[in-house]
Amino acid sequence: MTSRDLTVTALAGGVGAARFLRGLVRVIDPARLCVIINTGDDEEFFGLHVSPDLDTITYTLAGAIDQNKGWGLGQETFRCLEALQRYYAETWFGLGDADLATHLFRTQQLRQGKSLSEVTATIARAWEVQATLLPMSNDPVRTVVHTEAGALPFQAYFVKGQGEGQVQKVEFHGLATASPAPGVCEAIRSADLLILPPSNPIVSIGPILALPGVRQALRETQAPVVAISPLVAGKPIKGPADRLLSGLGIEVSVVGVATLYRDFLDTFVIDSQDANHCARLQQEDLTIITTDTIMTDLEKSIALAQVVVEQGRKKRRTRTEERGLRTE
Ligand code: FO1
Repeated sequence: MTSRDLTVTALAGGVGAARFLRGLVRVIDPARLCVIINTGDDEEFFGLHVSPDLDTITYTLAGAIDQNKGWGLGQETFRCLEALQRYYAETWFGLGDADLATHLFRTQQLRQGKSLSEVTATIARAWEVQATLLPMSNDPVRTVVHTEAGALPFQAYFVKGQGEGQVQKVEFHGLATASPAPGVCEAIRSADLLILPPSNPIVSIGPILALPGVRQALRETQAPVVAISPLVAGKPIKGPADRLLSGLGIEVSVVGVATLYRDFLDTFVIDSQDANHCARLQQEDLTIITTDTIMTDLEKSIALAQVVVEQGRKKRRTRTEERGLRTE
């Protein structure tokens, strides 16, 4: 099987995942890629339903993302947000003028009774994204971070509060009555390769894994599961992953991240700067690959995606050979 024939499913959060996926779609056939995306960060601003991770991945795959920020649209203006200051006390979430079109459209479609899955597919088509983009759920699941300042909705913690404060607890409100969106578990079970790009394991991948049936599907899938560490030299490239891990009592290192995925992970791709942890990781019965995981440009995203896809293909070959030996 060549890279172009592989059916790949990725579980993804925000900017780090998007940067990896822009490389991945140049290594595999984008029409064979399904991305299951975190919606725990969704929030309502000015009556509009905003889904930051869905939009970050859509805009990135469409080549329209603001490259510097990693979120929002390139060449954006903020005149509407400035005008909103006249009416609202709080305008800390940077909604750009062109980006607002997506939130207006999504909100109107949801009000007309469309599911988030349907609207996400329509938006992806409008941006000519070839991959299948699935919200993790059509039910509202909202990440809430508890710090000494109290219980904060994710965007209030991350953007307004700059991810500061000692994290005490993270909750996913709405989980008890939520189910994965149609196609989510099927995409995990039927893929040839599962990838967890470098996303925050607590607030980006955590909500997806917490949905009923998702972890089970990952444990049971025949496909290799390859994750890329979001930490480099023990620190996140961006965001508060280190503070979230330490607040929850998890070691702030590739070893700590691996423990969160231990029950389903086959291969862990870590940065060369974390090679000192290889021996401890190998005790976890994991295949460890060390490489450059910092994606400062498209070429680096492609190079990392090539390493991951090649490793996935190698694991598949080994498994097929082992199955052949057992039936002989
Ligand atoms: N991140 C920020 O740090 N500041 C912002 O003002 C901001 C606005 C924003 C608007 C639309 C959008 O789709 C994303 C936006 N983000 C912003 C990113 C977002 O908060 C995070 O990247 C994710 O929620 C974490 O994955």
